[in-house]
Amino acid sequence: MSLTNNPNVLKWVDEMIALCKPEKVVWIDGSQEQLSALKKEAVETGEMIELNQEKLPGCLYHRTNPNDVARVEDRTFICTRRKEDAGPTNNWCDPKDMYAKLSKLYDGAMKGRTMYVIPYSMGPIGSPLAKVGVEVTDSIYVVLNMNIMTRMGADAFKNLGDESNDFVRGLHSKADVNPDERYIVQFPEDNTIWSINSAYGGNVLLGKKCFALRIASFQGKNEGWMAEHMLILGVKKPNGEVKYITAAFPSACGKTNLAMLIPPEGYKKDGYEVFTVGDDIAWMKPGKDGRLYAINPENGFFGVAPGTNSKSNFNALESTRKNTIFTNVAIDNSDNTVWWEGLTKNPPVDATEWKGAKVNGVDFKAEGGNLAHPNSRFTAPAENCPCISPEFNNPEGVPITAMIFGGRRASTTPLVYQSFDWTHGTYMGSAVSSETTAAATGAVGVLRHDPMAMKPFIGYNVGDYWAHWLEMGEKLGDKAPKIFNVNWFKKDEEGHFMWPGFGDNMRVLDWIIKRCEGEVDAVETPIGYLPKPEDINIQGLEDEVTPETMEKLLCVDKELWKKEIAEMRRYYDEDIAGKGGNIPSELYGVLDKIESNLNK
Ligand code: GTP
Ligand code: SPV
Ligand code: MN
Repeated sequence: MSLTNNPNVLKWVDEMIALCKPEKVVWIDGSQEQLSALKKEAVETGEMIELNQEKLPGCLYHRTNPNDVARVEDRTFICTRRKEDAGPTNNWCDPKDMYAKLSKLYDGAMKGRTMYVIPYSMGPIGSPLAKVGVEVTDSIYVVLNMNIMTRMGADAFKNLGDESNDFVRGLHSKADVNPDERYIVQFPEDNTIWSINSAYGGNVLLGKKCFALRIASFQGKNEGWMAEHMLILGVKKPNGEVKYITAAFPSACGKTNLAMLIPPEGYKKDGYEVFTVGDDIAWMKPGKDGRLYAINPENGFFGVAPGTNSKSNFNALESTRKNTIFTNVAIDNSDNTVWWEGLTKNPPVDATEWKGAKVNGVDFKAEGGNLAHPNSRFTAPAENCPCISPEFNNPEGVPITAMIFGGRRASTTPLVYQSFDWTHGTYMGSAVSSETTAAATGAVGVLRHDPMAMKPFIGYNVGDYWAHWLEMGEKLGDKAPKIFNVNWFKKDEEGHFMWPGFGDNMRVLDWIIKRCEGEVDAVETPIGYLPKPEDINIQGLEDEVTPETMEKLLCVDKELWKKEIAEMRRYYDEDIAGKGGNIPSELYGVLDKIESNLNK
């Protein structure tokens, strides 16, 4: 039964069937019966492992091929008719050629398998900001993850209606999981995504990065809204007011952690609370009152497991205690539960490491092994999160007061500073650079430019994307959110993080909110407004963050910043403008101004 009469959907699904030649086609209605049957089948075939159902009810485990554990940026393409529309940050290929090449790979790729047709909504069903997608896949793992990450099932088709053609077509086949023929391809002009030869989340849960960022950023430019790699959180103040903040950090740089932070004792006592609206992606559009409103298009968290524990992120850990899928973590065989680096101090003795080998966990660690893959993940329903916002399902979204950029920077970038204005804030976003992490394949710990934490996700020319940011700022005028930059990762001479981070990041949010409300002054420096050291509340942290440490955290080292600016100019000139990116002159204006400030 096909769940819809929409001829555009039916025609496209027929084409995909003709191409992939599955043995059977199953339309996913989202019912409990259907999901239970799929879980049972996946456990029977060994695709998923059932975990301890008393300690982790509804939880399943999955292991991907060791060659397939992260996003593959070098095999990710934006295929627009004109190469210049994909721009200098994307791999490009002519859509005609790419369709032809991939059609050969998909031809018969689902022989002997079932094709699942998944209707889903990104955003609350019925929200004016929501959009519909359909993903066809030969993986039950994908179906079960999409059930957590999106609003999946027949209701999504109801929202699309019987005639609309406005849905994103996603084709996924794990095929042979052959890394040499792995492709993650977006065709923004056709609302189409083709992904093949992978089964790792970021490459195959097509609603997430492929749709909600790469395709949606392109749609947002054409339709006057923004799709960003941003968490959304609400800070409830003692007077009951809630201020909403978004923050863009590159992959594995702290979005999930900040989104779910637990305020320090002193703040709790004063009545502060933090609510999570989203931990990875924000879709934002000006509302009727002229302010910028954000929804989280997702319905769950695909979070980094290592490092998550009851102290670092209690709310994330709680979110994973039921109906969660764990991927590439370790199994504690003593009670069939999960373990990862940083969960507890001592690894389980009787463990199965992420590749599937039974090991003595203590010896294995002593020899320097990772029991869980550094990019192992949990897929947890948002409704499990103890601090989920009451506005999570609000179709209109939440009004944004401040936006934050950040990254992993061992030096140079201070703990926090504010942009002079929206244009400077856009520049700040364009200047994000961060040490690479295990979330994508390739070397870890290398400093690279990652504008707006969107380098792997901008679905068109980065120069036009920056111009779109400036246009949005103009449209929002004095109602635009204020823009800040943070760095939780500054290190001292011995290589230790100077800022305690996690819950204590509340202290920085506090300053940011006070700045937005005009309640606190700042120091004007060549690079932006910095806090006066006494305006960052360190009550209860005095031993850890001494006045000398705070001074280092808030220092603007002119010589380092001159180098930073020189590198930015090189980046703009060579990597962007020199390779077909049309940089708005306003951004060069900011660069000139900061440079001259530094030389004064
Ligand atoms: P993606 O899901 O890949 O987009 O990642 P993310 O941005 O949500 O990152 P996440 O919150 O999962 O954090 C990734 C890593 O950063 C974890 O190992 C955390 O322990 C670490 N981390 C997060 N916040 C802080 C912080 O404030 N200070 C320090 N030192 N580490 C942090
Ligand atoms: C990221 O890498 O930014 C993630 C995980 O959030 S993935 O879904 O793999 O993109
Ligand atoms: Mn992410």
